[in-house]
Amino acid sequence: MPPTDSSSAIDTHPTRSPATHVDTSSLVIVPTYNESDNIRIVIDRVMQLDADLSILIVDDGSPDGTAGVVREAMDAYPGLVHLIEREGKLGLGTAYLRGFRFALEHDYEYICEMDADLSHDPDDLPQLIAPVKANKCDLAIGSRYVGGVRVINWPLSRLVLSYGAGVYTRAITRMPIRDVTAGFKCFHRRVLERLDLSRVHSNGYAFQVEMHYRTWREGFRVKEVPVVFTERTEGQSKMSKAIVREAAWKVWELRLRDLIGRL
Ligand SMILES: Nc1nc2c(ncn2[C@@H]2O[C@H](COP(=O)(O)OP(=O)(O)O)[C@@H](O)[C@H]2O)c(=O)[nH]1
Ligand SMILES: [Mg+2]
Repeated sequence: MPPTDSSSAIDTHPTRSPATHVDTSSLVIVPTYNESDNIRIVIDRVMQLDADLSILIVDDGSPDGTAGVVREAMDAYPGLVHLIEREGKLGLGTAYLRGFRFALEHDYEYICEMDADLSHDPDDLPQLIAPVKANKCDLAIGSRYVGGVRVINWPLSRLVLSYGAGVYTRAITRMPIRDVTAGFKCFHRRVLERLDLSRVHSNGYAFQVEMHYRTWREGFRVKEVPVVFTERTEGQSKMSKAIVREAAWKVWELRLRDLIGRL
């Protein structure tokens, strides 16, 4: 039987009742699959930031015990660390969609995406949140490809694939975004409220491309903030050929749906 999302049944986040309420406006959503070596460091680094931040981990039943590590952190930072556990690996896209639902239900204003493997530097979070807070944009994307290329420890093949994905996507969609597959960003909640998230079905890199495309097509203001991306040193990448294929098709699907919609 395929794994199911039973997250609502086993959400382990404390409710934001007056007794446990902590006044935070920003939520960082981190999807995890087998990130037990990284996740505590990520949580500690986010908690050390001088900002009103909470963190939500969406774990897909990682066999390496990632959720257990998160539960320990929940005790260390009461009310600021949240965990949603899903039964089995259901993919990055649905993990984020689940996290977005949590963020909207719990009234967060600034909603960030970040990987668990320290490829995204938690110290960059404030510079992603600041322009959204200052109403300079509705989505701030941590971009590897504005003002040069900022990627550390990637083989050339991976860099060519990632950079090429941008060239390909821009050629087909005309979307003016350099880092189309970026997974480090901050949305204002109004974006997630407006987009019909029930229509988003992509999962890997395609999920990031689709969210950027829909945000831009809705007329929201998108800003790219330069960040350095460092390939993970612990754990393993879940990237696969299927994920790349999905993204390649998705770009056409998005564009064609748009053209058909206009007709
Ligand atoms: N919940 C969940 N997280 C996932 C899944 N696949 C990948 N992730 C997480 O998504 C983030 C990015 O994945 P990663 O394998 O590092 O992708 P890469 O950076 O493109 O190689 C990491 O935090 C992963 O643990 C999944 O199926 N479910
Ligand atoms: Mg990674």
